[in-house]
Amino acid sequence: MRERIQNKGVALIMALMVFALIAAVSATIMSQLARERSLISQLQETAILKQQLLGGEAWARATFTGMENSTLPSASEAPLILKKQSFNLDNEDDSMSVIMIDRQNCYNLNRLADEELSEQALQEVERLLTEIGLDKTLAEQLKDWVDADQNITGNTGHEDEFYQGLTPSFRTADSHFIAETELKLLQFTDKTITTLLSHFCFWPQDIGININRVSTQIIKSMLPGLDAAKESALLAQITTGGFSSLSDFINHDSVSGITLNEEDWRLDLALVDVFVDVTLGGRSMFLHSKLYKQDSGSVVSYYRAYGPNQQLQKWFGLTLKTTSK
Ligand SMILES: [Ca+2]
Repeated sequence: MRERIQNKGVALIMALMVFALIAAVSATIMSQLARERSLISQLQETAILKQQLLGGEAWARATFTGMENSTLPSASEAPLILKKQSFNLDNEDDSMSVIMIDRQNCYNLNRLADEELSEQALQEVERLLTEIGLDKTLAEQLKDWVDADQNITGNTGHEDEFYQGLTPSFRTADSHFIAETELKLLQFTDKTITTLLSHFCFWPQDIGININRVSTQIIKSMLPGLDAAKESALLAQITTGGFSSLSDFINHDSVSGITLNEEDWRLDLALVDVFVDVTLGGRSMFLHSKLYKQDSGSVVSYYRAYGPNQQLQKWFGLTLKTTSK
């Protein structure tokens, strides 16, 4: 009799242990499923945010395609920002903003990487740095960053041996600048980068500065042979309608006697940077794209960077973020 009771007790304990095991396994499976559901929903949210960002970029591409050079704001009114637009989305708390900035009226720092141009480019960069109130010796560091060799330029250039002494250490690019954030690697301060980006840019190819939206500082740096009277005459022409053809500019009285390279100039806008900020359901994502208008008139995106870019926007002096209405 006692033995049967003992057997029943053992069976009960075993049954309870099996139930406990099943419960534990079920709980683990449920928690794993919940984690997977949360991960899937995050991935879906990210995909929707990315689609929305690309929608903003598509709007900018269409706007750029239809942008006539004759209707661009004057450089004195808007030297940088070409278009700024906020969009209402389905939900009141969601938002999207797009900003387009001119990258054709600035000096292409990648000229420093061109072996044939590099001496001339170094002098142009030094002059422009001086014009905008920066130390002209920064030109040597900028040149070393992009030139293919490891020869230190001047007294203040930096090649690998300088950057490898930093923590963390890294090497020079020894090739074209691609992203503005590279300037931080050159150990420049935020203030210096802000000033640099107001007059300098990085182009994949040297395709000419838009003479009709150019700044006085760039004129002085690119055309150092201009005397004060000719400079005033040139600037007067630019601010009162500009030039309608490149030959009008090359043959203009104000630049007579000055050696001009026609390839350094153009009259239209081919390069624009776009910033898109999107907030959906309290989550924000950002896109920085670089657009190029081909000779055919179609616009392509040749660079895209997703991720927080508030610092970059600050360097450009932009205030895009519009999470509240
Ligand atoms: Ca180098």
